[in-house]
Amino acid sequence: GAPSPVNVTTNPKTVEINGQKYTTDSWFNVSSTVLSLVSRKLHLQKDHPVAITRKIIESVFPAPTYKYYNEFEPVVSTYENFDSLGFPPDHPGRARSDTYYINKDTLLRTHTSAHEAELFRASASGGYLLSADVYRRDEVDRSHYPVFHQMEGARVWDRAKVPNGDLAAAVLEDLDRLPKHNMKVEDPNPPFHPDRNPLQAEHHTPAEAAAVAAHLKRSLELMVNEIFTRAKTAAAATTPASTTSTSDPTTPSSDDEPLRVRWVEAYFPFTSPSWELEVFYQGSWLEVLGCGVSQQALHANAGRPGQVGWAFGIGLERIAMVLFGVPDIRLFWSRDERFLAQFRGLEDAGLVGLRPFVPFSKYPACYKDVSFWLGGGGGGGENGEGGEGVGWHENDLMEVVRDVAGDCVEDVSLADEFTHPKTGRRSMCYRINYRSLERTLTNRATNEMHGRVMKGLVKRLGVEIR
Ligand code: FA5
Ligand code: MG
Repeated sequence: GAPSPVNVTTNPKTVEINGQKYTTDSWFNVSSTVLSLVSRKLHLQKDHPVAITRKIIESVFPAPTYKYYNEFEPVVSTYENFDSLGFPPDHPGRARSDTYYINKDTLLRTHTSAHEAELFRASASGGYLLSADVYRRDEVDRSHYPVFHQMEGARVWDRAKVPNGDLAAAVLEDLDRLPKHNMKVEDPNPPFHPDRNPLQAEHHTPAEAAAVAAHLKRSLELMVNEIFTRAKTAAAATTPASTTSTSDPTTPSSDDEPLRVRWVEAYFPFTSPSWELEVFYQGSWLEVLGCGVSQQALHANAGRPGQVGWAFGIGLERIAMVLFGVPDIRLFWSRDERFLAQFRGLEDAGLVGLRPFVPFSKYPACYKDVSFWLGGGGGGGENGEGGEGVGWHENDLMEVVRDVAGDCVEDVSLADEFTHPKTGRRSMCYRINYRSLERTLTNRATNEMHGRVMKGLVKRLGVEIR
């Protein structure tokens, strides 16, 4: 028969992920819903929009300079995901409320940067792209899903191999060989700033850091230009020239405005200086990636102290949503032909002829509220948390909702919250918006699901329903 599903309320002693067995401990917090998605690997499925997005980005970072890695397994050590990248011991990203742990030392990677150390060791010079599924305990809405896909890119130069040891000159020569673009780029800040976004002065001269930053920025601008130009072409292909842009906010705009992007200073423990790239899209700035000059300690720890380089990380779903006008991140997980058929044949056609996704009819939504006192039932929850509302993490509620109702929930939001003046107990009210992408949910089915969500909250988080 089929293997029995994993149940988070009774932690299994071992868990099997892509054919490999792992021993759990009290840190284990991976729900069966999430475990069931580990084998999907959307970035490898032919004609899947996430895979098409990956291939388009790969085309901007050509082989043999860049090597492509797409088969790295999602289970990594806590060391690889956090320590090797310089995350401090108390960094909030490490919390069990944010990260899926198999055991204290083993987790589902939260980002593709978990493989940087290994790949820096492997890459003497040149660069790589690594695409993979990543896992984060997070809120529930149309742009967040507990599993998504990232692409990590990096480029390194080896001091010992550049002519005359002049690293800055070598990087600028490579920059000169890159194509140009005509996007409007806002980049108001200097390439580094002593406090906000410092140069690694012990390791790089200002000229070297400026050259690496310039190569990084041009490379990523070219990538964004490629994606957004294709998105515009796709949208234009279905919009008659005589009509103005449609009122559907999910359809990429097809006007002739040049693309606008801007560089914003950012912070990551494993790069300095660091930036995020934002694109002006449908009236507001959309963050598409994080990047920076890699911390020299990473290269040194990888046994390559002479390497200097840059790295970036981009969310593939976020780009695919722009490219195809996909309005809801849950759709990427759909096995519904009405979704999948719209992309079929694109890979064989050399990725030309992209068309915006045409949403199938929207099924009705149904809101249900749930109100409860924290720490009421004395259960303490699966994490041993929950007493008097101490250690309340909204992500734990999100996880219960996802586990019970899966893709039938569009979003979950806090509707009300107060503390009782006498008892000091905290009461929360959450609004759950039930809506399937694939069928109409009957009132009965919705009530039944909502009932199971409430039971799950009581049993796993120790709350008391009001
Ligand atoms: C990171 O994950 C860094 N590892 C990126 C990086 C790599 C920086 C290398 C420097 C060098 P961040 O958490 O901001 O950073 O995520 C990077 C991108 O992933 C975001 O810009 C966004 O495009 C995407 N992303 C992040 N969270 C989500 C989410 N919940 N759903 C969809 N996409 C997401
Ligand atoms: Mg970010």
